[in-house]
Amino acid sequence: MTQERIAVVTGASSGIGEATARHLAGAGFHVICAARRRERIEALAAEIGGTAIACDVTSPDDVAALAEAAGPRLHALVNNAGGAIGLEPIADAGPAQWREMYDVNVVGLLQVTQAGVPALIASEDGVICNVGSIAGRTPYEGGAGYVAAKHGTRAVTETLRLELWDQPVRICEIAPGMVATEEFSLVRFGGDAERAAAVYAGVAEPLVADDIADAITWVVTRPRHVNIDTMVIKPRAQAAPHKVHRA
Ligand code: 8X3
Repeated sequence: MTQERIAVVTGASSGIGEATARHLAGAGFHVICAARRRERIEALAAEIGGTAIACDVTSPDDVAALAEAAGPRLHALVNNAGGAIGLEPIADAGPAQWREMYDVNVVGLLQVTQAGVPALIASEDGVICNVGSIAGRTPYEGGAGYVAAKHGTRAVTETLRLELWDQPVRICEIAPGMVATEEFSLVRFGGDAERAAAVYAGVAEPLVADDIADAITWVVTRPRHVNIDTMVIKPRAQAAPHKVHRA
């Protein structure tokens, strides 16, 4: 009997993380669904036959518990927990918001990665998929705090690939553009539903979480010698972060 392959997905309570947990379970993984909101991940884990671990990626204790739950051999780690807060120009930006974004998008990802790497190596066929953003490549007005944080996500990904060059671990960054999820823009605008909806207004077909989950699952399930370094995914209507076709 072949051993069940384990995958950890952070930020699994909604959006891209939740969809990725479903897709990876469909591909045969036992998925550890990690997020702060216990009720949501428990429902998801029950549905897909996975395990729910309440985890704030910025908490070292939570991350240690997550690594413990994942066990000694881990095949896939999807560092998806992250997000944007605010869209103020630099002149008005709040340092606390910037710190929070750096903390979750970079330091949290660092902590989960540090905790997961020994088990990824032990599996002899590990893969880390970090969810970055087109903001990690192209600045846009009002986005500097998030842009800086996602450049950090990218820097960690590319550095780790160099540092683990002789280990059996593949390292990928998925960089999505406009993805219409229930919460990304709502969180960015502090719960202002009208402002959040305006982000996608008139865009015929923004990406949906399943599009990114599909790509992550494809990356994860390539043969062990195939490392997809970076995948930038935007809807057809988005030529650049700020250049979006609206009807
Ligand atoms: C989300 C893409 O354009 O809002 O990571 O920065 S964008």
